[in-house]
Amino acid sequence: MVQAAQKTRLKQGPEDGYSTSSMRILEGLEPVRKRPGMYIGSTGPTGLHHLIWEVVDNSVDEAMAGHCSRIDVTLGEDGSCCVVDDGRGIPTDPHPDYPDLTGVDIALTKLHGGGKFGDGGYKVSGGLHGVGVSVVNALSSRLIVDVYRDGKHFNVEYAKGGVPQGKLKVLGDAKNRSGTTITFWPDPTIFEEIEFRAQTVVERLQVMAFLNRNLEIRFFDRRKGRLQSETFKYSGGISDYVKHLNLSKEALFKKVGYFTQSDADQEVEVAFQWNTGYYEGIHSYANGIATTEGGMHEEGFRKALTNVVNKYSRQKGSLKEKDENLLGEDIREGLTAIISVRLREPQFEGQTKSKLGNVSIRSLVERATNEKLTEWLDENPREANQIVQKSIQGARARIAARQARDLTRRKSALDGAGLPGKLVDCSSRDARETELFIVEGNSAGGSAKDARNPRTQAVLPIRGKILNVERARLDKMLRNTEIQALISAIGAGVADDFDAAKIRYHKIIILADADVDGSHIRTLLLTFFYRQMKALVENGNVFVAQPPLYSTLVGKEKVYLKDDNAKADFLSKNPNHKNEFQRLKGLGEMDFSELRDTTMEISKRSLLRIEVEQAAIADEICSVLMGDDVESRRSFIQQNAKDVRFLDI
Ligand code: 0RA
Repeated sequence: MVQAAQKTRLKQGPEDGYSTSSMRILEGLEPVRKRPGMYIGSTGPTGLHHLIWEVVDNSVDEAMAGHCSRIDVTLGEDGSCCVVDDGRGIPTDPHPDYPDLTGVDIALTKLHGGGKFGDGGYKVSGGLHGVGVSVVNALSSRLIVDVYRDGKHFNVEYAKGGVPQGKLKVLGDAKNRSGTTITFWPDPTIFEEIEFRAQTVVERLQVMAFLNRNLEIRFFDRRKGRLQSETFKYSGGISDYVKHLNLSKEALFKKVGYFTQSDADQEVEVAFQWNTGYYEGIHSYANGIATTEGGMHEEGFRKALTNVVNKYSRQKGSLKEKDENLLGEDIREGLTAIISVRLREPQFEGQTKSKLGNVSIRSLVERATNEKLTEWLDENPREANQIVQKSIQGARARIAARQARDLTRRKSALDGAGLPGKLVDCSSRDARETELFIVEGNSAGGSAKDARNPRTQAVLPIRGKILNVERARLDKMLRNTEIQALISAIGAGVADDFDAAKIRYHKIIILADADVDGSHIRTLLLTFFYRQMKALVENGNVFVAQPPLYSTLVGKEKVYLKDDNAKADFLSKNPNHKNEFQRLKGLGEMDFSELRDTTMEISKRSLLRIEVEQAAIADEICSVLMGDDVESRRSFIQQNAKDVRFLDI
């Protein structure tokens, strides 16, 4: 841990160097309510969940400073979220520079940019979400703070976006207890939706527990009909994370490698293990925040990894003088690794602000990996040899795949010039307005062809099951005709050659039945896109069509209802509705007009955009669903049967 930085926190009393100069200018909360997106990214589900992350991040900061060992997160029946920690508690006495305000007042009602409470405050705090709990207050219709500190229980309540409902008061004694409890109700006038999604919260809490060794995080869902609780505590930290990610795969060897190194004000921790698969699973974090776009820490690691393994291979004679160096990608096949760095003032860049830009961390990670990974290989010769042999195989497969690709390309199947025969293309060439429907089965393909708008909508029927790409290498994949058709229809290449700028349709829409076969096809296609056209998924170009479940007649007009919720909603708005509800058939049985009205017509249909919030989790789900481990697939499907979601849709 970066001890030096963390110890210099806000201290109490006038003599502690807590001077006006170290304070940032304090601002009220109006700007947050005016432009919520600036602070939490959006007012959709992602922004809503940011409220929880923000509060939990504050508690995690306490844990990182060594003052907190447990955090409880509870979703209440009344729509609240309550976060309890056993840290030191937010300071309750008046602030030296603002005698009218207590520490709690400042934390909850003032915006303080950057480090919490100015320069003396927490340096190493969750940058992106480190906007402060005051932002949560500003976006809540009600918020209650309970602080246990100095033997007393303090309490204060706010409403309507941070308006205090009285002063901080002492409610009683708190012997043998310290900490902070924040309970909040997201403001329904700000957020599009105020219902938290348990799975999103659970996944995130689990990652936080992995990243903070020995921190116990408990989750309780007390909402009606979904009672659930989970406890996460990992004595192995990120090594346990790597083990967990490889659980559904076959590990190449039992050991999980681990090293850490720090300098004056930054620190890196790396855990790694290879599996027998072919995908690279490097996941990185900066101050506990996922850096899905990578950045300097990943760069440093990759460079040093390639260097170290090549050096080792030559030193041991596995690579001869005449042999070419192994490429990074050869070495990273089947590698699962977690890189976690902590640093002052992380710079988050990139399209989704999830790329770490601090140059100084690159040299630390590179140096650490060069030194410590070399040591690890020397100390673990058996594993080292397995890594080297696997990398050499990777290099051979790369060359074979390149040859296969060249061959297919020569046949002009992949370059867009020769479009697949069964593609029913649209006439518009403006990709921004065009859509490709990938339809399971020939009969559904026929209806889709009739139901489409021929100007902007193209249809590609896919027959039967496409190849399971999780278990096949690229060269084998490229020999599969369904995969070839997909690649050439989309027209932007595949794998490393994939160029998102060349896609022929901005919306790629999967149209498959709601039954078991349909969901299998859907999963296969999503896995293929996630693995081989990742940018497509990351850029939000992939969708799943959601044909409605019900229809009913209102007068002469047929009304379609998406699901049970929509049906209940409809009934509450139309209490006198007496007509029956029809449960809709599968895609294959719909005639073209039904298919058009429910699934294809832009003004009526509903699509589900596939998003990848937690790449590590998506990766895991891909492997669990598509990998070799039948048992973990079964249990995953059983656990998630009620909530069939994929890649955190
Ligand atoms: C400011 C200063 C100190 C702790 C905190 C804030 C703090 C905030 C939150 C929010 C949720 N849980 C929290 N726990 C602590 C340091 C106090 C000291 O030096 O004693």
